[in-house]
Amino acid sequence: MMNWMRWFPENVSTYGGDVDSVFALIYWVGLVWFVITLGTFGVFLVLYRRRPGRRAFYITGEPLRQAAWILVPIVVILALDLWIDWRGAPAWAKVKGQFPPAELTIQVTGRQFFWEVVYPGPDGKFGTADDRQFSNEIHIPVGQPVRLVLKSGDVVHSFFAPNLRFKQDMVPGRLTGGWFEATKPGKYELPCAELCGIGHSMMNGSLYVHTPEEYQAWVKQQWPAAQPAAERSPR
Ligand SMILES: [Cu+2]
Repeated sequence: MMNWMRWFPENVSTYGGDVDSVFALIYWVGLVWFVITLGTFGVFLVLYRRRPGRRAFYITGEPLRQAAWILVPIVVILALDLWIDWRGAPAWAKVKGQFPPAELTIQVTGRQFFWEVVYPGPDGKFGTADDRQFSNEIHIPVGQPVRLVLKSGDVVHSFFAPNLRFKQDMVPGRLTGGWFEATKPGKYELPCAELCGIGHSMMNGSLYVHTPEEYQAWVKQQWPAAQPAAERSPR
């Protein structure tokens, strides 16, 4: 990761580098363009300031030489946009396109003001007796893709895992999805990234990324009666 991005939350996502490089591109394009346009403004403000014996005059902007002040920036901005699109497309495809096959799918429902987390249990199916529900707490194994099914129970929320470089709106009446794969065990924040009411700023969950052994122990603790995966009949 580039040095200037040290202030970013630690990247523990397999696709985090792709997301960060698109972010860096947008950051630099925006910063350079900002300096150029405001610099030009500043220079003109000083150059053409009010002075005795000089009157402002009215221009229509119609002659090509005048219109060029609009047309040239439009072309430049369009080119920069296309550059960002072109560079961002592979990252987008990876994060939001085809999800990799995952053994674990977790359903998260945004509610005022917490994350309602549901695991399908050993049968891998939601809506069955072995489902288990948690509040503001997600446990996943390191080094495995995890799929997310995201819903809202009331208003629009946005599920945000900064360290996993994942953010996705939860829209009432709609299912949205996502996935991520963590590269490092630890405890990470899961804030809500969409102003959703008076308790929004307190809406924050924890993502526990476990080593495979730790994760198996956690699963065993939650579903003590479940048979080991090897004894299950293949689906
Ligand atoms: Cu929220």
